[in-house]
Amino acid sequence: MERMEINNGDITRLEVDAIVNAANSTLLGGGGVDGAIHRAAGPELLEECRQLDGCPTGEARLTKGYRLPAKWVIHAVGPVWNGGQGKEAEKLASAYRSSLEIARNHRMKSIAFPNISTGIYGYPKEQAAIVAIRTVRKFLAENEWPEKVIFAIFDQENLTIYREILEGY
Ligand code: AR6
Repeated sequence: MERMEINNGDITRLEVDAIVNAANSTLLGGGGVDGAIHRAAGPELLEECRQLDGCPTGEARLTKGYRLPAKWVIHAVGPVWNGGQGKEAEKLASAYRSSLEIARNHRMKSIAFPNISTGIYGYPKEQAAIVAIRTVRKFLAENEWPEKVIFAIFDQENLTIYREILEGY
């Protein structure tokens, strides 16, 4: 079974155990996919996030999914791109790995990631895809859970990059 797949629909519509949010370290919402997830989940999500007291860059936190079809939301904080001089690749890999650890520890079967840091945070998309895919592939080789990882891709540039790397065209 192929354990990594691409989905180019709306992440807030996916019926998976968990969707990952590209959050910021306050965990109090924002634009991009973060705004879309909060709108779709409803105000209870922000209420739960307020109890968490933020999250450092490179880490992740778990909440319920409320009105989403996904049972859980894993809020991951990726790095702001700063020209590559701020250990961005390490921090991005760590955001993916922390999310996967939460999924594994809760025996989640399926988890969907947005392209963390490649929107408002300005991380170059191809470099981010290489880090994301390498980190997920290594984690799956070493762990039984999650069974399936979906890359939920919103923009054409990321879609082309992921298809090239994962599907060879
Ligand atoms: N639905 C699905 N994916 C989306 C949506 C959407 N509505 N909007 C953007 N994407 P971004 P970041 C994709 O900017 O770069 C927030 O304000 C987008 O194409 O959402 O990690 C947070 O609060 C890109 O591939 O997140 C933080 O402050 C991916 O989602 C900051 O933005 C991530 O883009 C985080 O910036």
